[in-house]
Amino acid sequence: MALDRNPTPNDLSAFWMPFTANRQFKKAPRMFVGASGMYYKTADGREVLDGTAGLWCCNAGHCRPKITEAIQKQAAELDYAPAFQMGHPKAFELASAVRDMAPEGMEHVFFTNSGSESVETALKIAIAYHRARGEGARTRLIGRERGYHGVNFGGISVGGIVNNRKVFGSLLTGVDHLPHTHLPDQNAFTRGQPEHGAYLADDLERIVALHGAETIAAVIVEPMAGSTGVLMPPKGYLERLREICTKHGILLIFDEVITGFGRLGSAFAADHFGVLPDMMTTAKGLTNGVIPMGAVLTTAAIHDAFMQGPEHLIELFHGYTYSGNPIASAAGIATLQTYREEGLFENAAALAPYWEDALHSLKGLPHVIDIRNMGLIGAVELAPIAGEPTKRAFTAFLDAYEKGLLIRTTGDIIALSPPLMIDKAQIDELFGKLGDVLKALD
Ligand code: PXG
Repeated sequence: MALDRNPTPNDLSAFWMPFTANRQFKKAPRMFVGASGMYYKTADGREVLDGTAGLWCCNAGHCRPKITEAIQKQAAELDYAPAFQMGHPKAFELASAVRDMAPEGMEHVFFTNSGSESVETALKIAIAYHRARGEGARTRLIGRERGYHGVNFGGISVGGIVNNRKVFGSLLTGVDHLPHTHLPDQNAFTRGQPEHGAYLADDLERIVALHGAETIAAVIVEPMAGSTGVLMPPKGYLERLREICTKHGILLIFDEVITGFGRLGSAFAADHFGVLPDMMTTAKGLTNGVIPMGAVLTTAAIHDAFMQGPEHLIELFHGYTYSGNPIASAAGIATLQTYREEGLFENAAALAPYWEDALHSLKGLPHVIDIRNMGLIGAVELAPIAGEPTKRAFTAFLDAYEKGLLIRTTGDIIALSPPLMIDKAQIDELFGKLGDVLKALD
């Protein structure tokens, strides 16, 4: 059959959509055609309140003028510059701004184009760092059950979501997993960090005893696990992980792709919990989601271990054509300025208690078996329909969209993470609509 070389604009067949029920979508498409501030506009002219900051990334809200103008100006001035052996000022400016915003001790910034690439980059740096110090046997990587670290081979290997792993072959070797921290029997309906579960970090000692510390390069965890259904770290858990890693010379990587840039009311989760990792992976909020970009932050000790040997030689054989892309850098600089000038992280922190109360008011509605929150994040866990997991939450997602609210679902968990510019009236609107959705569920 001849290919149609003149597809009509509304032909949906060519685009194989990511993480989407393609056939369901194409039968009844949900299209956004515009956005402003807290709201999307649909193709049929309706406004939809953004309860998820896009995909946890538009922390400053949509179509913010400063970011838009920075992108337009940069595109006209310097569109692209080679990323290897050449530079341009904006990438250096953004790296400094990220460092200044990061917890003290994070000194260097390696640019990528996504959270997945940030994860691969951090895992590779961890292994190469130990080798540069003469500990080349440290190659093992430890992740966690229910962890999400993007979709590339390293990330799904250390990740712990079965559907993201099981059909993709044997993955990386030399990977082990900590147990997840979801303990609904003990922690259901906790506000903030749960009481129970710090002991789960001690499992790292078991893994060390099994493999030998001298074979382990790094532990990677999300300080607050997002995609797997919003799991808060139990009180004392991250501190304990830090302690055990330090004791055994293992690097601790915080995957802050979701928690970075204000989501918890602090710039990073590392600040929020007062636990400093050796590396942090970021993306999403770095550019307000507007231009793809990620960044890995490292301590000086890690960076400096590579800065040896003859100065004309490349120190790290790693990087991307678009690392530090000028337009992405301009977007990043304008985004960080917007966060600062508008006090958006402070707004998130100030509204967190109001958010928490509004969210927990959903307790008692049909099928709600748990509610969790921190900063401007919330999760409502629903009892699955027997024999049809995910269907109840997906039904809620479709109905919410019809009612003018964008939510995310993972399994039978509804995840909420609005732009940090949200106000009390919009929080009321969000939970009013979500309450109506939940009441209508079978
Ligand atoms: N690490 C973490 C912790 C993430 O949450 C990635 C890495 C990968 O980022 P990229 O940019 O490669 O997608 C993520 C991404 C959801 C959802 O609704 C979460 C993500 C992406 C899309 C949807 O849970 N997280």
